[in-house]
Amino acid sequence: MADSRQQQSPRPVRLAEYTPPAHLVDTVQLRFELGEEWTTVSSRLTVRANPERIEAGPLVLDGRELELLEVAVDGRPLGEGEYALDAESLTIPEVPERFTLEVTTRIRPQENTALEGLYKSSGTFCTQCEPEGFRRITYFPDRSDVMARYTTTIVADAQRYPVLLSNGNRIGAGTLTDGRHWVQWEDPFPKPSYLFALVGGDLARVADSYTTMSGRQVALHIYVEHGNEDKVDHAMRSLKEAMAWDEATYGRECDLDVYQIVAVEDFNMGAMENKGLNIFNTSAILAKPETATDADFQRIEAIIGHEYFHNWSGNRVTLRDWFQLSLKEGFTVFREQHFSADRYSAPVQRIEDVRRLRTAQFPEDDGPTAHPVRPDSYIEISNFYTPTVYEKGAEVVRMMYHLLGPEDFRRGTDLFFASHDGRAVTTEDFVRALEEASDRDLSQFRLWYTQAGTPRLFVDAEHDPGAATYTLHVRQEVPETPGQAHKQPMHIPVAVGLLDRAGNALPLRMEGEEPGGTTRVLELREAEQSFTFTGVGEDPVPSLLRGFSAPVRLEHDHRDQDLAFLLAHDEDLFTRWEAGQELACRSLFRGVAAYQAGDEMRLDETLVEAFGGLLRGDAGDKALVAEALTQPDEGYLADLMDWPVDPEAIHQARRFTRARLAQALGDDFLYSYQANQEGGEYRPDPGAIARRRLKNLSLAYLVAGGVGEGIEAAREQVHTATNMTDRLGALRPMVAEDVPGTAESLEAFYTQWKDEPEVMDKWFAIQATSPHYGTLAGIRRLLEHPAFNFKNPNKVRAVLGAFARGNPYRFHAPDGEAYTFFADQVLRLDRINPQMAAALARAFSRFRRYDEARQRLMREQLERIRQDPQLSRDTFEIVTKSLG
Ligand code: 0A1
Ligand code: ZN
Repeated sequence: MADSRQQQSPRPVRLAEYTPPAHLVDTVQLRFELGEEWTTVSSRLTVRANPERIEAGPLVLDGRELELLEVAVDGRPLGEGEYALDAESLTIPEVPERFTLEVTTRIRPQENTALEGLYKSSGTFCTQCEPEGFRRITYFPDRSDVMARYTTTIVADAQRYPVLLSNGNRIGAGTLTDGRHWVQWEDPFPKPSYLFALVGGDLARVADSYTTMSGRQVALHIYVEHGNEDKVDHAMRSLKEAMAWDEATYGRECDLDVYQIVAVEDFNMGAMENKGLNIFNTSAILAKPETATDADFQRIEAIIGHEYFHNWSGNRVTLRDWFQLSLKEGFTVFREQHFSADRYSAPVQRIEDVRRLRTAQFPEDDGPTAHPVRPDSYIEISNFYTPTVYEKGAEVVRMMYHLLGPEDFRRGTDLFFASHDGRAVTTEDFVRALEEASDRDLSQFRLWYTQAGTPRLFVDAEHDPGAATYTLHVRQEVPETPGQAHKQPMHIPVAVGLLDRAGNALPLRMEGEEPGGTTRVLELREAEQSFTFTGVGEDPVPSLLRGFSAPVRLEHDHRDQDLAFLLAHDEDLFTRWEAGQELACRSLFRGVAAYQAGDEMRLDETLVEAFGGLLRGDAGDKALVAEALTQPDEGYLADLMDWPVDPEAIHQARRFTRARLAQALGDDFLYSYQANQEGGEYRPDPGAIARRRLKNLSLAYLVAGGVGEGIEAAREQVHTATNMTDRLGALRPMVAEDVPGTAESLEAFYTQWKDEPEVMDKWFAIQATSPHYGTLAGIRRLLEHPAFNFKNPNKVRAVLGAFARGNPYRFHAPDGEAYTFFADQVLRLDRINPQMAAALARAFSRFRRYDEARQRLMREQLERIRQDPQLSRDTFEIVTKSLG
């Protein structure tokens, strides 16, 4: 395969070596002839030397796995000696200052299983060009700082491919005598090649429209496979909500005449923001109550928003180079999270964001693939679509939002969009715009972009009753990460509050200042700093890192009673949840210690009381109660555990605690299960979602506790449910516990939903994550199941991804057989889809966190993968970094 490394180690690309492009492209005319055997791509580019460069030199175009048919400069075809070709580029040594370049290539999209460039998904031609897929379509300067105007003509068989789409507006169409037809598209906005898109297929269209704030009409078209038209209502509604939100919140209006979205089944990620033609993974768009869960509905709304918001943060203002990826991704995730918070519940959204950050990003930041939000080198850029670039990047933008305040932040983003519209820029340009629009100096803050590693904060408190002062001593440490041994202290906003012993929030006053509100943001800038509050007569309970004001690991020696107190009283809902999680973690780790020592595990009374209080109290927000009652997952506990991680002890302690809590609070869970039933039509609104969440969480506890009424209720609900949230809400805990009747229910579920690929993904995932069904033998069976397909990334994620991430107990079985099996799958997948293989290979990356026996077993597998002579660059990078 031309994808492979051909044995030698690839050279990293470095930010420090950035140079502007030698040649610029003003216009691109593309003609695609889509065929069953071959697709022919003809391009006509107007090229000129970049005036920013003293000497342009030869023209070098990127290209991979292309068959070159012809190349001509200013209409003159070049002979063999006039250009040079290698596996990654086409070079023309002699070119004029300005010229037209014509290139014709042939490709075989139907054989493209990597899903980069032009490929086929269930018979539909589609593209994925970010980050470097365009070079698999034609020879081109495939870098984000080359922006051009595109006109695209697509020719294809009229019957098989009646729908032919590209970016921009449709400016022409016609039929040919041979049964083919053609459509021409023109994109009025200059764009980098990574935002190019094309679709050709037999698809159904659902249409609507939106009137923008200035009164422009935008046609909204969503294309899906025939038969799925009834699953796009929610996406369409979400799109209109997102458009209105961006107008109201950022003053950004849609600049298009037509906004098109196409759903495809085979897609490496969630979705892609191609200008005016988003391409979506079906899992990120199709939903109806019978087939999609509440979580799916919310995820779809978030992703629709995310891709739409990119139209400004990413497309109108784009990236100078891939090191700046977080400029668009961190900012857009922040926008998306804010949108979801406004649509549902802000504290619940915050909890979910933080949970995701902690389960995915903190481990990354603490392992061999740790990198800064703005990385400074890469081997394969596709490996950098990471939680650090996305989620930590969003946290960095969020901190600036809070440091500046909403008004100055908005002034800053207005300035950023106005001054860089139509240009390819850097994270530095973004920070500078925010600084210019406010009086803030963000020089030290910039370290968040360049220093990797999650800072640790150690807080000690001191109360002086005589002086009525309360002092917080805060120390920060930024851990060493690969390539970064010494760190500088960071600028960290730490939001705090103080509670008196009755649970009231104290008004805060710092030495030498006027009294303020009840939350104060301390700006930590030194390695160690103290902050003193005055007028604090009674020893208060501190509420620290309110709203998770910075992406740090906080260490504080709260007593269990203080945590329970915060959980019951804190005015900051995030810190309430946090206190409950900390309480749960402590109790779980006591269980882990007991299990390891061979002692009997015990359930903490404090936890029982705290959870009981939540269930019985009328704590208002049910969604929040459900979040607080949710156990920290095994992966998160593993991340918190001191070396060596013991996946078995974690699993057993968690299981024990869940079951005992359910038994101790059986009546409360039963009551909550019954009280939150609702009839009537399914609606994915915040109130109904919260009730279902609490109801199904209660059910899951009851099943886990072996409570007969709970098991009965689950068996019934799995059959009678009228929506997927409730159906899975019953089936998932049944499969997790393997209660009698589970096998039959799984079978019935399969029979009912086997023709719905998105539902089958859930069916696979709940088995892959069950300690009973997700054994090695179980996983092998799932891979052999007729509904499984190695070429479909959703299926690979549902079985192998879910197994490695969501079933650590079985994945890390001490005999190491799951490791061998998993490495086999990585190697097999690497031939098919390197991006997916590299993603799976990350399951081994933190092997040093485990005991020596497991370390040795995982290392063997990493080495075996590394030795594969045909290994892709993607997987090679992950494996070599993991081995360190
Ligand atoms: N830019 C997209 C994510 C994306 C990235 C890479 C892809 O293929 C390798 C596909 C999609 C987003 O942030 O939504
Ligand atoms: Zn994005």
